Amino acid sequence: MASARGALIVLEGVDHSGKTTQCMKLVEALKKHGQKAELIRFPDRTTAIGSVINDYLGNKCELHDFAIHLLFSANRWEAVPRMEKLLSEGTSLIVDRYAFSGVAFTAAKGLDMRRCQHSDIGLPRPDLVIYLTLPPEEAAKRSEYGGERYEQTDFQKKVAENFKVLQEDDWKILNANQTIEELHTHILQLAKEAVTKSSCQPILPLWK
Ligand code: 2DT
Repeated sequence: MASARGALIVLEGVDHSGKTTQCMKLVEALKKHGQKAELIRFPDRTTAIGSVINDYLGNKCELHDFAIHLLFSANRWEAVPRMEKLLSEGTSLIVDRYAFSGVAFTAAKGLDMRRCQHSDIGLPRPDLVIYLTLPPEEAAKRSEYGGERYEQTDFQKKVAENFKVLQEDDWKILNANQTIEELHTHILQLAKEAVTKSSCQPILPLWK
């Protein structure tokens, strides 16, 4: 019998919704429950492509909107062999942003959403997408926006609208306006269910 694969679990949401904190807590909790789990962040700024993305986000260089879009996408594709290997070995991946951020952010600049989706078609499809909601005004209050590109309330509002368009029926929408522990308990429950449910299922392609 083939051994159980890991689950691909994605957390999405607007800036300051607490995604990164929750991803880290989830990985630790799954490990405590005896599951193999690893955190993956997109953009992954540690690769050559990620370093260009980092410069772009830090306003150190300018790129055509579609060129940077494709780099974000390539940054996911370059991670796919490792992701597939880990999943097949039974490690669940907790992913901090994925293709949905890619499309929601680029489309917020006015680019066609379908065109934006194209470069991510066929990526491993998540077994679970958790979307953390928070009104952008609330998000801005949580901590000061830094100097990175995109950290403006008006832009974040457009991003949130685009996430709504991308949202699929099976997404789990959670209100981020609760304590870290309350949110974590809920997320852990959903993640455990996804790990059990996906263990014997094939990994499907995204948006195909
Ligand atoms: P972090 O603050 O999470 O490091 O993200 N972004 C992200 C895109 O525009 N396209 C993408 O494909 C991804 C994954 C969201 C840095 C910023 O990069 C944006 C915020």
